[in-house]
Amino acid sequence: MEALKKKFADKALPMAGQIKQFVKEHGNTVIGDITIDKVYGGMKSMIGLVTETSKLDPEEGIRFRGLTIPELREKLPRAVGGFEPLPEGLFLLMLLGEVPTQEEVFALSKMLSERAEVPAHVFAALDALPKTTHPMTQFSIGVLACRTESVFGAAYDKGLNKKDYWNATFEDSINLIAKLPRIAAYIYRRTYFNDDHIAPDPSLDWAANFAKMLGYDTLDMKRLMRLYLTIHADHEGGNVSAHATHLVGSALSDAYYSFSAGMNGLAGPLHGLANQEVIKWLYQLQDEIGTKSPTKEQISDYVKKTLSEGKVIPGYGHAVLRKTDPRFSVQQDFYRRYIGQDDLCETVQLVYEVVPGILEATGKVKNPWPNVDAHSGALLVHYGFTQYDFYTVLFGVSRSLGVLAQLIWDRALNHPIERPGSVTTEWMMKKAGL
Ligand code: HAX
Repeated sequence: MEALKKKFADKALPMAGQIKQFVKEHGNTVIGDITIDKVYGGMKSMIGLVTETSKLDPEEGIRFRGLTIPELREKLPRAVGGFEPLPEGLFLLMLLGEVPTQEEVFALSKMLSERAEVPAHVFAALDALPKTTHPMTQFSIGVLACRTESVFGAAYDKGLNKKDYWNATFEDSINLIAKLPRIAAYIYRRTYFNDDHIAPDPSLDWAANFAKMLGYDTLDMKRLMRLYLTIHADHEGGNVSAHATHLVGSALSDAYYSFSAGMNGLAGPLHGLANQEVIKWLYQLQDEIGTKSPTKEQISDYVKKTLSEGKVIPGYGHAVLRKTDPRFSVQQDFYRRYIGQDDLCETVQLVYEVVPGILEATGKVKNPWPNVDAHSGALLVHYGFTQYDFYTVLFGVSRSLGVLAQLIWDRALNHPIERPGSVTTEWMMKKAGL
């Protein structure tokens, strides 16, 4: 841990000084316009945040420290005999800005295993909840219950020098990332498998151990989990889960409070919950039409019916992207490479052929193309993971990598408390000259 911290500090701490100087010299440079439609339109494309870990291009998709998803698949270290990148490698890339070595990634896997123990009271807090509690509610509560372990919280109570905020946040972030698979797997096994829990295997990497604790100790599932936890990790800073984590963290709330806040945002159906909504919607389609292999015409009718009921087509559209999400394409590739034939995945493909044209024809949807959530559930269902209301928890475990890497940067760069101005509609109308 000390070597990793030193590497980070050597990179981040001088940058804090450079940014201070940069803002002093160039603070008046104008970088955008604020217009009334942007403020009422959810601040889309209005630059208001600095995020180091990744950048989203509307036409091309996400780049993590400059690398696209196909590049990650090629360049990041893999498990021994594995085909997909290890998500630990992506965390190091986002944190340090350089592709890590195999040894660095294995060392992080080991460190996460060593820190994975979850205090008994966290499980007791989860056990106090009805099993019908949505898994995302349980997940957020589990994270908060773990806050007793916060190094930042304890150090701040005693009096923590500003210069050491990043160090305590580093500890909390690594500890939390280490514990999340255990918390999530506990929720999964208590909710769907009558509390038949599975012990962790500290010799496995973070994703493979998670798959095992969930109950999927197969090569297929380890491979899928490594890819899944890599591609969901980050999507620059303005999406709801990343922004909520950053915002709450700006009040110096520690990693547990901040990440839990991010998860409450991820649990919304317009954000991470869309992955469960996609499968629910596909199952309803199959039920209504009475076949597991609907035709394009049947899908088209069902899409139009969904829209006529005032509902969105889950898994389609995006606030920033204007093309097919590369996170969707990589899952298509995974399907073709490792699975080949599956009714639900074939339906996902037909939906892809049908939906964009229909959404485009509405004349209002800015991006008719699929996002990450349009495909992920079908791959899980193929391997027998059918409990779709748990899917957003998987997304959440992955998202910890990006938002917590950024939280460490936030503290190292001394980002201040976030506090944008707000106005009334009356103010807006006066400003427009009405
Ligand atoms: N189905 C039907 N209508 C849609 C739509 C979709 N998939 N996507 C957008 N629209 C509608 C909007 O509801 C909006 O309608 P109104 O003007 O009547 O309110 C109109 O098209 C314009 O919206 P937009 O500017 O294109 O989209 P936004 O930036 O406002 O919203 C969303 C982006 C992702 C929330 C939106 O596309 C959506 O609701 N998609 C379905 C839910 C989904 O898949 N969410 C996951 C997104 C990716 C993610 O965060 N994953 O975690």
